[in-house]
Amino acid sequence: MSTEKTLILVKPDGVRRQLVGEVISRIENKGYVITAMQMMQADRALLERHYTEHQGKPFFEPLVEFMMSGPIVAIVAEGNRVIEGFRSLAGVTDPTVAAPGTIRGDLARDQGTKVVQNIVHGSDSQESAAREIEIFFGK
Ligand code: IDP
Ligand code: MG
Repeated sequence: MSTEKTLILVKPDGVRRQLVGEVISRIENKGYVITAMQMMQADRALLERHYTEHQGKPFFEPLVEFMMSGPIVAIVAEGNRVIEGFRSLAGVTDPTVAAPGTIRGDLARDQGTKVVQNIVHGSDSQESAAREIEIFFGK
């Protein structure tokens, strides 16, 4: 079986709240291996590429603004079925209903903002992972 890779982002809310270590711990405690990581300030062009599937949706502009509101940490994690596994660790998109025990369920809540602030991003398929890793880390 070939080992899979996923792109994880600690979003600006996670960095502001000093949850980078907490997110890394959950990835590593699960047994996935971090093979690349960088803290960075994302610009509009990069985020429009990353979130291209959401262009035209009402939360798209608030999402881009939020993701530019402070530094993020981009991480590549590896392991068998890591794409599905990290999505499971993260919990569902809406932190109000994300299961306790998940990153979003334990660490985030509704802040009444136009965009849901939910600590982390994780790729949702092998195609997305390959595309997103190239956006953040190059080939
Ligand atoms: P995901 O991060 O769980 O994969 P996506 O549907 O890909 O969720 O949406 C990307 C991000 O956009 C979410 O993590 C969240 O921050 C924000 N978002 C998604 N849907 C909504 C919405 O209906 N209202 C506000 N923000 C949303
Ligand atoms: Mg998504």
